[in-house]
Amino acid sequence: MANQLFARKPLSLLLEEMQGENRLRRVLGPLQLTALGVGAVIGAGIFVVTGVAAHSIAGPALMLSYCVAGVACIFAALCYAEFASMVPVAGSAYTYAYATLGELFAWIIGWDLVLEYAVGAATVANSWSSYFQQVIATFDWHFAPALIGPPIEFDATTGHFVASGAVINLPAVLIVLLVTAVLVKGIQESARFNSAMVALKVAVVLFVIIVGAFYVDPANWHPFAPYGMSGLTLFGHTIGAQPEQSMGGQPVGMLAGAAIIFFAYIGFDAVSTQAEEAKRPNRDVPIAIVLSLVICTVLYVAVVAVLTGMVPYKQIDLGAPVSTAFKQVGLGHAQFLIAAAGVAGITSVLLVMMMSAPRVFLAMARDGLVPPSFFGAIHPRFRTPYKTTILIGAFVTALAAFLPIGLLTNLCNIGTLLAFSIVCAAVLIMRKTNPDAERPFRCPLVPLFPILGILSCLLLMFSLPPENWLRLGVWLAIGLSIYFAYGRRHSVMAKLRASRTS
Ligand code: ALA
Repeated sequence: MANQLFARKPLSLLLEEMQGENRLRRVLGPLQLTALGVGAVIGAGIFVVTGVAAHSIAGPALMLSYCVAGVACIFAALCYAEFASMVPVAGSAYTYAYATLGELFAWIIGWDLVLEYAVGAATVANSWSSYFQQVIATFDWHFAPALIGPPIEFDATTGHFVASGAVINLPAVLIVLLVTAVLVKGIQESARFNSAMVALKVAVVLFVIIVGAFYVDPANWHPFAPYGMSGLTLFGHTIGAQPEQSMGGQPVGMLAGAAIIFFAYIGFDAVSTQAEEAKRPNRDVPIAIVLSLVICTVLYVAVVAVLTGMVPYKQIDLGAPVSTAFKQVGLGHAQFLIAAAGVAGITSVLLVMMMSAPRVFLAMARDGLVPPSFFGAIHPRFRTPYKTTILIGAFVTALAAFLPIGLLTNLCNIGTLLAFSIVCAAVLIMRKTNPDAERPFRCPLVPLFPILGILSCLLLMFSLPPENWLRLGVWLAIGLSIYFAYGRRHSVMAKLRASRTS
């Protein structure tokens, strides 16, 4: 049995499979891929999560938090890029793990990625709802209070979840259903829709930076790090933070801020899940991954500098911080414009996240680890994995309808950080096991960069509220039960090995 758990999928087999039947269409060029990357990255993180992170966790030092999280992502991005250029098939980190660490790790990472994309999509839908409500409020339209939020919310003063008085987050549900319908229809239409949204989003981010710069009062940047520079906790034991300032027992400080706004960077890896649909994946996917990450880091640090310079950190709005800041300095019209673009921008993130989860399942189905008749089904006309798209749509709808954003964000972050560290480790292993394999893109300074990638991901994981480890553990336990009940018995690799030995 141990043989099977650690059985690796040979690189040659992966490349052979790429030529086979039942493939997705190769329609995406480098610009569309970078747009997909930026589309997946800039969204709820900068438009929403920044608010609570600046207000209650890091203060103006959130600028540094964005740099720390950005650097951690660059290491992981370079490792992703090396793999994406070697094995440009759908499935991303799942496929990489199968080729290097074996079936069990591949299962863990595949399952973990589905968590990342599905929970991330629910977080994003939740944020979409905040900005959407601000847009329609301009016309004096409002949803009934019972329909605008989940039934529970996080009380920062006690650190507990309490009843919110609402019943369901209806706007979030509606947008998830709409995006699911678009995705079932097809990738090309989705990519075009995405490119338009991304252009609008980047234009508004630039507007925020350029116009906002005129309203910056440097006095607002003092104190720079009111919550300290740390935030590291080892399973509940705070290291170097200032507990008296902690938010309901949650870690605070610059590092804790980095762990939370790490969410803003999630998504560049989604480009690698689209590798199978890229026209020239070996060249374009690495370029798109690295470029989208660099563009986003620069924009983020500038937005946070402007935001914390425009409004004292304690007055930053928690629901729609960026657009509200413009109202706070007397630019009411700009508020509407930014909120409207926020809605568009967040929609494009939702699109990419919900596009990625079914593609991870698709790769797992091809390997027999989940039932191929369902998870591997491709629509005869649209050529999309429509059954899983609908399944993921239903799951995201349920999460977005009933769970609060704080809980969703942290769970998504810890899952993604785990995936990133496994990818960094996989690059190290692959260099040893397949030193001569063709690598159109090579991660520089191996082993230093992958090791720094692993360490920085661990640092951020330990800066998240500790209960997230428990939640991650529960998700992985569910996944492993499914693997041992189904995946292990139906694995295509296991059957191949059995037929060879008999
Ligand atoms: N990075 C994505 C966002 O901020 C998930 O919305």
